[in-house]
Amino acid sequence: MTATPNPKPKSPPKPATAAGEKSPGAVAMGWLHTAKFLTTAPQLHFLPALDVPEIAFVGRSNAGKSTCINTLTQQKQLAFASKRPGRTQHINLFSLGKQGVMDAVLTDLPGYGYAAVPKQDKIRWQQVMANYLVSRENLKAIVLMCDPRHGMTELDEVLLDVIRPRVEEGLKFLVVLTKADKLTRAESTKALSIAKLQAGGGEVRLFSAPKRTGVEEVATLLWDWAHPQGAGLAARPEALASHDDAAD
Ligand SMILES: Nc1nc2c(ncn2[C@@H]2O[C@H](COP(=O)(O)OP(=O)(O)OP(=O)(O)O)[C@@H](O)[C@H]2O)c(=O)[nH]1
Ligand SMILES: [Mg+2]
Repeated sequence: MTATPNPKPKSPPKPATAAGEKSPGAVAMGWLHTAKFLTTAPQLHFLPALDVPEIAFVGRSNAGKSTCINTLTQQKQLAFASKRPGRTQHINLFSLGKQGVMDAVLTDLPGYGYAAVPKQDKIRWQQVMANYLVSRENLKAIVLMCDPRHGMTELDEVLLDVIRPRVEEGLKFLVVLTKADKLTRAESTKALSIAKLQAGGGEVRLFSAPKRTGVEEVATLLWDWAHPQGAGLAARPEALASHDDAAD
């Protein structure tokens, strides 16, 4: 009797979706792809007052903030990404929204902790950032980018202290563990559990730009935060219209 080879394991069937229906990840990625440069400013008081949700990317210099924004928005050059730390030196705002209607903003903030920056400049940037994080009225969420090979540094801890009162008041918070492609599976698992403890109830995700790890997951979180139920309905007049009909 000849042995029959084991049949190839079949991948699990994909969940059925109605024709044309997009997954939440695809909707979020489509929305992020609408990103456009809005404005840049050296300090908070030069920024326009906005009434749409704003999501800020913060973290040490070189952590991968600009690369993450470019990956999420599927635009190579939207935010400057560089091998030279300290490349982002202004507060940069990018608008999001379909059909040119702005419904949220992403902010790329200058990184902190780059040793070669003169001390006076460092202190100034820390003040600009703290001022932004504490006072920006429409700030809805903070994404803290952290290279898990270095872990959370003292400056990350200072930042966590600065934003804690706002997180307690409902500001959304996500720790993105960047450059996950540089970690083994065991290192990734360990980095995730440590970051979950440090994030104090915030979300934590692994992320890799070249491997696209976590891209759709992070995109979906940002979409959800920028479109809480009320705003989601308001942005869909047809949904409100049918609601009105039902009330008649
Ligand atoms: N392997 C790997 N490298 C990455 C990843 N994300 C960013 N990098 C690299 O890390 C370096 C810094 O990336 P940036 O996106 O410029 O970092 P930043 O946090 O914006 O830096 P500043 O603007 O100085 O605050 C660049 O050389 C990127 O190519 C990643 O997911 N994997
Ligand atoms: Mg940058």
